[in-house]
Amino acid sequence: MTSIKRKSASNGAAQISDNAKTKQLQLEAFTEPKAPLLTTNQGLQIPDNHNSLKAGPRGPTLLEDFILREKITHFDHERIPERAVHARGSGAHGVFKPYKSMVQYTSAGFLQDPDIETPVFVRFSTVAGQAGSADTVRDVRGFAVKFYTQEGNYDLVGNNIPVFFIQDAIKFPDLVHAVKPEPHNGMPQAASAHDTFWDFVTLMPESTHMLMWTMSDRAIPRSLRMMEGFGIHAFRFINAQGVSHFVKFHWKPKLGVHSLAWDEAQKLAGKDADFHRRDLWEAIDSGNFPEWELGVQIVDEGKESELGFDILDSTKLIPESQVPVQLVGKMTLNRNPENFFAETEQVAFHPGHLVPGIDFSNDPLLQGRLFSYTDTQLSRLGGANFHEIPINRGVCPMHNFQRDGIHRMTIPKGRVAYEPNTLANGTEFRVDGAAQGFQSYPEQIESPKIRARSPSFDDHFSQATLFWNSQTTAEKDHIVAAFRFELSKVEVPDIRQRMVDNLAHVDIKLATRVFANLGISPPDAKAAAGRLGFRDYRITNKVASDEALSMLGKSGGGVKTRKIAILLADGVEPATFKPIVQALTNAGAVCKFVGPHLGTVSTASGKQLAVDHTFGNMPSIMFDAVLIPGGAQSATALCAIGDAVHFVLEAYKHCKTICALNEGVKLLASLGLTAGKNAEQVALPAAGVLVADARKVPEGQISQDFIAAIAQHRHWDRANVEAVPA
Ligand code: HDE
Repeated sequence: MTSIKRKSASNGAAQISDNAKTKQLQLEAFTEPKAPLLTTNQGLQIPDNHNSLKAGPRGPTLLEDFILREKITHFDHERIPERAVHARGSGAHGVFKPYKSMVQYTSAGFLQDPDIETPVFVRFSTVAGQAGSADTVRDVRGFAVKFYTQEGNYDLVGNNIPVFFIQDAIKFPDLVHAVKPEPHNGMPQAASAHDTFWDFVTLMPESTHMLMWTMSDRAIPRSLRMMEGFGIHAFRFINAQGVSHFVKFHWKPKLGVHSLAWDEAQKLAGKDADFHRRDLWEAIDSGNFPEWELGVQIVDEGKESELGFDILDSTKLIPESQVPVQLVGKMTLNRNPENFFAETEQVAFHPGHLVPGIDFSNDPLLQGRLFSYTDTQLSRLGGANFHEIPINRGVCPMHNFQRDGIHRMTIPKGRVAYEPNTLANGTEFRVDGAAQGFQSYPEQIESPKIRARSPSFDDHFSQATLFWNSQTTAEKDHIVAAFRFELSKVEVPDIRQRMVDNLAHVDIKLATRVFANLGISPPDAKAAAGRLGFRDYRITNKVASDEALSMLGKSGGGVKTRKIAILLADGVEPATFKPIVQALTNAGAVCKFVGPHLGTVSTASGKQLAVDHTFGNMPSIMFDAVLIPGGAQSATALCAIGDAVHFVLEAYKHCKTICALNEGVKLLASLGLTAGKNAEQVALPAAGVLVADARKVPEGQISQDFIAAIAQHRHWDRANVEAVPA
């Protein structure tokens, strides 16, 4: 018996760096050489790319113009179907390295040796919007990672939220149809705030837990680099002895978990639809490589019943306080794609792309996905050979007897395309139940065939309550505001009513706060429980709250890559901000000079200072913090520029750190943020608003305070921001 020999994944460092480079070299082998001339697809030099072949200069174009025909034909067929969900995405290359060997739990080669560096490609996405939709809409984010391991490609196709809307894959098309633009008029784009979505989810109480997450700030991340990732389902780790443990996967960003403000997210969707894509691209381009740690929660096979809920139910998470997350490795994204279409668009993920040592659980949502992902590539990428597209190729040897099909690239040699055979190598070749290669976990199953849901999936609210109880006051306020916003866009009052009645099963205070202003009756838990399809069953959470569920406990990253706007006008005093800009830059922040026009402004001493952006082309929503420097003339000028005034008002409303120095305080004072106070006291004691006289405060103190305030990300407890007209 012969089996295909695989290179061992753990045979020394020399091979390791080769592994990481292999993918890059493989892609490079497919890149087009730069040619100084234009040719047809057949290599024929094109003499004139401006004029088609005509019967005389003013005559009709000739059908025989094959150069024109080829060019137009190719253009006509440039589009492929976008993904049915997750159509809008951004990708990047990187590497993954384990911290230690996971041999105790899994035989997966890429998790054995801290010296093994595995190349990865990651695609982040929104779910509902079309490929051209805006990045900052309220939505779940996809977080799909392809590991190009020595044992084959392993895909961890997750989201930035650890639970899902539904328990069984058979409801997925309904869910997606409900959230997508309504079929009669094609509206709204990339938004869940419409009747069909809320109609569906209110009739599917199992969605409630996930709704709590999507109405939280998790659904409007500040950056793709600042969000967690989750595999959601329980998978299996299987070690060399065949012992299985359940495992849930986590990605923890080194920059902390941070969000936008909802008003800011909506404005960004208009002013920079590519906000997240640009942020990721620029970070990698400037060498600020985003990093995530891979975490695992491991549950002994047989002990899952002690969790208190069904581990196979994807509307449930395992609280980190119940089963801690072990950090087992780090992923670094260090290279932007060369070509968006060839890489980010053509990459094909699949939760069924496994390596030995990792296997599925029976989660019915996961089981359905195992069918969907290959199936969808057939129409999206046009046929069965999508694994041959460069971005999808593995870096280990690959061989089988599948043959032909549209767009087959590789050329298998010889006459043998079957197994077993003796003709290929002159000896008998047979692959027949050997112990090598991928082994499915031999789970014992004895059960009637039944189309039903396990009663252990009946609880729909206990973890929604756990999530609510784990939020800080500011986070709770944002959740209430998001529910109110979304439901206010729902035209049919009965649907709004159903939602608040369902929320009464999560927390009556939450339901009562959401109900206000919606023109409906107070929440009624009994009315919800009386509805068809409503299963009034509750389990007791083992923990009452879990701080890992709150984003605010997950700050981090300091000011690294944070964008700071320094507002300029003629007469600015550079001495007031120079040491601060230096300190910020040293700490890894990115400072930009924003002024009334491009070119330069004159400083108080008559020198010229280059402006990076204007108030109009880079409004405050594109920054994390604002510095208003000293200079009497510039402060007066800024007060008279509407866009500059709006800049600061908006930054204040979005709870960003603002620092005003010397005469710059005048701009803050002009905003009417606090009544009856003199200029020195303006806007104080608002959280995250720093006012200082640089002539009196010790050197370095302002920078230190400013940096500390920016590192808090946002000052969500800032009072009265609703009153700010921005
Ligand atoms: Fe997906 N999902 N999904 N999904 N999903 C797709 O596959 C599907 C689900 C996720 O950047 C599609 O190649 C079904 C959960 C990501 O290319 C499709 C069900 C989770 C991406 C599909 C789910 C995901 C997809 C569309 C319910 C988080 C983008 C294009 C059983 C764990 C990957 C494609 C990328 C994409 C089906 C539920 C994550 C249609 C049937 C749960 C990140 O096959």
